[in-house]
Amino acid sequence: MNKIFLFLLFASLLTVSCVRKSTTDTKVKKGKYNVLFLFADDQRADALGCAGNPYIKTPNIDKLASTGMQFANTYVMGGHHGAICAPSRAMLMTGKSLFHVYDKMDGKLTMPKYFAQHGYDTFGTGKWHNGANSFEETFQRGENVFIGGMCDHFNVPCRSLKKGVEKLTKPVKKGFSTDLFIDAAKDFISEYGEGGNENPFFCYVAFTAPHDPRSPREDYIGMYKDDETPLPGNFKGLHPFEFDNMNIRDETLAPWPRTPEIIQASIADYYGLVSHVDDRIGDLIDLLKQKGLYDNTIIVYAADNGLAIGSHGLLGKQNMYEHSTRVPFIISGANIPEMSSKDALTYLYDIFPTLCEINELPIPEGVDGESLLNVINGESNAVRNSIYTVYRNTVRAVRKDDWKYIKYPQRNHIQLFNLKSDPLEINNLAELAEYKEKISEMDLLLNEWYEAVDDTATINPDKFLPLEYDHTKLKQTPDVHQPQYVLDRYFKGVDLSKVKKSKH
Ligand SMILES: [Ca+2]
Repeated sequence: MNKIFLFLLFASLLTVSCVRKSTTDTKVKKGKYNVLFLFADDQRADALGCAGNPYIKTPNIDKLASTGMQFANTYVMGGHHGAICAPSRAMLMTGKSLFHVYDKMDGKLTMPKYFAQHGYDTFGTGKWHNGANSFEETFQRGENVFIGGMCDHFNVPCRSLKKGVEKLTKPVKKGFSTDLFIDAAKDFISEYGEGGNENPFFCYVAFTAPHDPRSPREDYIGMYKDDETPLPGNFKGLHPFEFDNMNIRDETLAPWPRTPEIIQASIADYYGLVSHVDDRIGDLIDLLKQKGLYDNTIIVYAADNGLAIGSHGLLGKQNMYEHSTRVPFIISGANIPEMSSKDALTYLYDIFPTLCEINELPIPEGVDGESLLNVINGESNAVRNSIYTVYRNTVRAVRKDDWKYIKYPQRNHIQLFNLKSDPLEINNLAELAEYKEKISEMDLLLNEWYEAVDDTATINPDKFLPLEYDHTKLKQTPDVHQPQYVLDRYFKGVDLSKVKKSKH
């Protein structure tokens, strides 16, 4: 009996001392952990070394994945307008699906607010795309907070929310985005615990990278050589058909047809922005270790949406291809098995209930997301058997097993891809008679999702718009946030006389 007890004691001590060092057969050790939530902007799921990209350098995020779990099939549900970032963040923060929150968070229960109600100290820095009010309602403190969708990385309007003060300060311009946000988080963590405070913390760091402008800090320019940067396997000069406004902002940042040279240069700069984020995450994790906080902190790395950046002739996230809807999601800490990965179909809005369960908080009412704890513990392979994604009233998609079905209701057009044999979604099988049954099955599933999530689009319109479009009528136009580096590099020969320029 004593021997068994001693073995169990030894085993439990081993478990405690081996946080993030365990290999197999481990389960999440529930408890009140600190949460460090790292959230990138517009990062494709494949723009990480740990996701199998052999070219990009992200050693610190790769290490997070190797000391924890990586989800290979996490999606943003989509958006009801072009700025997918806003509804994506509203879903993440409330745990609700798109049609239950849209991008409106005022008065809603958010993840940090809920954690604060359970004794956590909450802090936010970086991008907040859902209005100042909801930031003020959500966090106890904030530094270098950027309220908005995008900015020049070198001129970020930063605001502060001081402890005990209800309102954010007026914005002051500072730079460079990634450094500002990491430095603010470092200051928060450095000061954490002062005065004997033992509350766990929830620290949210929302980068504006690698969102455009694709203008890395000077020392990251040229880290990736333009002519050596691989093009996406599904690169195209033009998208083969029109399905929505092809002149939406994201799509105006390069000429039509896209050229391999400009796409390679864009990806080189995009990867530079990601590697900068990665380097600074390394600094932040070093600080956690120095402060003795690392073993008691859950670290999440995710992004709000993906990006086309040359895939399928597109640049943005306003489509339902995998590159735009699938996002990175890594979770490390709480004895989550290291070097583990999961294929479960998941949404960003599953993270809220997952963190609740790991931290022993009841999942609040009205949360649509599913806790992934059983998947993390290997007790279940899935929390849902299909995924539904949407963009405005113009695109609907459903994924089940290896199959992906995209419907363009206003164009009377569909696509069917087998993601196992065709992960880049190049070969549309919808025209082939042998897939008629599969299409009926997927269409039925799409309609079930439409009902289940209270979708509001008209997916069976009376008349249809054409698929054909004239790409020569599309414009290449920078916005005010594009600095001179971007104008010089990407807008040669474009009439910029009417474009208001950034001061950088
Ligand atoms: Ca985004």
